[in-house]
Amino acid sequence: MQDKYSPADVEKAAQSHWKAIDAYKAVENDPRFPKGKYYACSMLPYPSGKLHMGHVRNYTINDVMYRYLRMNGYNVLMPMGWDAFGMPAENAAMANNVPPAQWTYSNIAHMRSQMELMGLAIDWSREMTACKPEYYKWNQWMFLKMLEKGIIYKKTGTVNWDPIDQTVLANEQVIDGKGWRSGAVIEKREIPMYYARITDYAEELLDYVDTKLPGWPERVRIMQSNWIGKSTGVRFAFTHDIKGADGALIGDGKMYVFTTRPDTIMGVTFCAVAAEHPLAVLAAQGNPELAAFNAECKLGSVIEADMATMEKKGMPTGLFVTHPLTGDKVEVWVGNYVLMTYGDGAVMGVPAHDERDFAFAKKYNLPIKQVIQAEGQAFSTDAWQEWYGDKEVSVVTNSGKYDGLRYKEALEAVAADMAAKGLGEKKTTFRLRDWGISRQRYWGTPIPMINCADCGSVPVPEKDLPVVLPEDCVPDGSGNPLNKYEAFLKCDCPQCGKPARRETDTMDTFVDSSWYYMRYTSPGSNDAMVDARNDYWMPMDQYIGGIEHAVLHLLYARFWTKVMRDFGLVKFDEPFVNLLTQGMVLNETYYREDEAGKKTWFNPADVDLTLDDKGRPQGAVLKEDGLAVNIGGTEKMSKSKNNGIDPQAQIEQYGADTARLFTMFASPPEQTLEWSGSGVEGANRFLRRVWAFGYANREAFAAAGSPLSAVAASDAGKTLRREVHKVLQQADYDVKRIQYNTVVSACMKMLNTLESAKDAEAAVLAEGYAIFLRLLNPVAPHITHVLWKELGYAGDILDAAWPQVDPAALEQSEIEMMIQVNGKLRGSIVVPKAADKAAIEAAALANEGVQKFIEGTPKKVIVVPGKLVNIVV
Ligand code: ANZ
Ligand code: ZN
Repeated sequence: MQDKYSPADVEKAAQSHWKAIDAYKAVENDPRFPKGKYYACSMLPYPSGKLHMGHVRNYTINDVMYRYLRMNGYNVLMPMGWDAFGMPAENAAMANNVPPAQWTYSNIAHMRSQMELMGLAIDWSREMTACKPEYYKWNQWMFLKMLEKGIIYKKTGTVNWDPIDQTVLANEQVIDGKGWRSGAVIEKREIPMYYARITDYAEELLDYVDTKLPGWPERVRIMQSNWIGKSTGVRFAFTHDIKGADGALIGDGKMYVFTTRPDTIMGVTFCAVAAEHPLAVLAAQGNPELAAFNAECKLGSVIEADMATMEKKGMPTGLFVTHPLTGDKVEVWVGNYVLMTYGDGAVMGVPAHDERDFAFAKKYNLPIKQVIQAEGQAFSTDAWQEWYGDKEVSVVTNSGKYDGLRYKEALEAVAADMAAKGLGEKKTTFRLRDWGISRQRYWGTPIPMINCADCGSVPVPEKDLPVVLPEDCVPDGSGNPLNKYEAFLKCDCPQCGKPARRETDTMDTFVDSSWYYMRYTSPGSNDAMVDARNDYWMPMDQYIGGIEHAVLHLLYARFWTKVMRDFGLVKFDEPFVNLLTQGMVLNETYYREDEAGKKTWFNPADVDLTLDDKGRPQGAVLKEDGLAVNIGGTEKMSKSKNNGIDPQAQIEQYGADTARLFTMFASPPEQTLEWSGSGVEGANRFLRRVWAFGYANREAFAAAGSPLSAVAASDAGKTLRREVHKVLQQADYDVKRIQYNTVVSACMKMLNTLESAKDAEAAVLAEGYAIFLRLLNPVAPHITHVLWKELGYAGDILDAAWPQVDPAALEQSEIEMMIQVNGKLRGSIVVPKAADKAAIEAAALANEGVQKFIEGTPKKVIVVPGKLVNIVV
């Protein structure tokens, strides 16, 4: 045994041992694990090049869980794979002139080796890679099945078109309305695209997230249900006789609106439509000013958060519609806050009770008519007040027959009146839109369609799958290179046999991530997307990943699962039983600013803090030139702020166990974690102490036979056992709650206890250290593996049983009792557990701290056994 802790040697030894025994291969129904399966999985990484600290944290949480559960008899699966399609590979390809495939595969190889250095319990035999045909073939297969069932359909959709680069841009590539590369003003283009009918599942997706996913964080459930966005209200029509150029009534003479507040219908003073609405389009003909305004609205953001805060702008169309209940003429405006994609692209304007309409009416001097009142509140058109829009407190007023009704009653009454006129009905609307899965990009799953001049879009026959994506293209910024790739394009129409062209759009990468976690269960399955093994592992017991995926990824994965269920491929409704969203990793930022205000960011590793004489940070200097830099505050580790810490460098300097220990100790998994160089050093110091203790006691333990449990004869031994088992009890409780930070602090406490134990039997010390090693093992698997072996404990710590609290060890021979004088706490005494009332009374009265408060003989002494003594004077 080496006398000093050498992480490099230790980690190499442990890792090669695991490799030799194929330690992490998970087998269905493995008889070694009586408790059954547990599937714990991290969200799959994008192979960007190298691991960052967010990955390290994510996978370490997963790994700690794995090891803890395995020691508890579970057949645990921890897989890993690669979200290998997507835009960054195309950007890197353009920058470096290499095909995305090459860049991606070499990144994967590098990141896999980094994961191996971390000592993760990954079953690599299940590795999946989204850009490999054996995987994406099944995206294509599902696509065809969904198309056949009408769950995928084709319609025109709007995309961002960059007129200089001649390419379609993703939303995140459009910055302030301009192309990220070319700087050209982006145009909207209508092109045919494929959509998945996720809205057919909206009710079920909402229902489950509201009530049937107790293992998910509340926050995520709320985010999901807000995104699905169910609203109930009334859809009804304003009537009109406005005709289009062809002489036909626009919309059959009906302008439909959707409102969640039909109780305010008598407060309508205008209507507003989206710029794309047929009435807006009509009015713009021959009205250049309005045409220009419509164009401006269309350019604007369609992101709802922006809609809420942006300035409300509008223009009158000069068109009027008729209020269905009052018969009043109401003017139609174009409003930039009205979305064509929600409801009917038109709203009834009720400025008194809708905050956006209020702002709009104030700006354009439109009438504001109060039709809702609340007890004890005065209405004024000067400023918006919260209660104007609050349906909980509202009572209808100024509205004829509806006066006095509450929200729900008014809704029913208005809906009934609309129905009687044949102009409307109650309606539920979802914010959720169908999922557009077409991307006009190269690096993705080819959409398995063939475009034929005669037959139109024809599905690729199943027997011809996969449609293989060529891996040798280098995008050059001028659109999808597949459009110029003859060998890919050329094919025969499956229907008529004439020459045709392959579809060059590829699938949204969210398709890849919608079911990869099921492919892990069925590696090598060539005849089916998933096989019987999927029934064994799924649904997943624990999913772990970033909160940034709390909406779209999880929603799509849930949808995809439900479609698979409806196709008879799986038997469950939801893929993820429990969800943990880990917090972000933060670090200090440092920068200098030049005269133009441009900031240059410096990596914390290149900066020295200057300390005052009390050791408090005063400022910071760049190591290189010794000159001051500004401290920018703690922020999420990111390239843009240059405050990332390279995991590999950490592992090289301190070892993986230190990096793992620090990330687990520094904060609970769901909270943000602040990086701290001194924290890392502390973690490393601790592991050195762990080693030193084992080394110092190696002979004593061996002589005692390195037992896993012991019986103490001496008082010191009994005390030590009690302390060790007490800490174990707390740690055991915390590890179940995934509070890994306090499990680490328990380890620290336990080591202190072991180090300071005097006169305890060697066997008891050996038992304590065996408990300690197993407690620490999930967090620091390498050092504990080697120490376990070196110190002669039986078997492999990987499969050692999780330590159990021995109730006998916790038994106290003495107890502490509180002493009160006239009900006020004045001190405490320690008495033998078996002490009788008289002995306790005597000890309490003899206590020095208590005596100050007693003069003469007390009136009464009450002993509450096991708890307290109250002295009444
Ligand atoms: C009149 C009204 C009065 C409204 C009132 C609200 C308060 P949620 O709850 O998000 O579903 N609306 C309808 N279609 C719209 C569109 N295409 N673009 C922008 N806004 C639209 O929102 C429903 C409410 O949003 C509807 O109820 C409508 O305004 C507006 F005191 O109708 B309300
Ligand atoms: Zn054809």
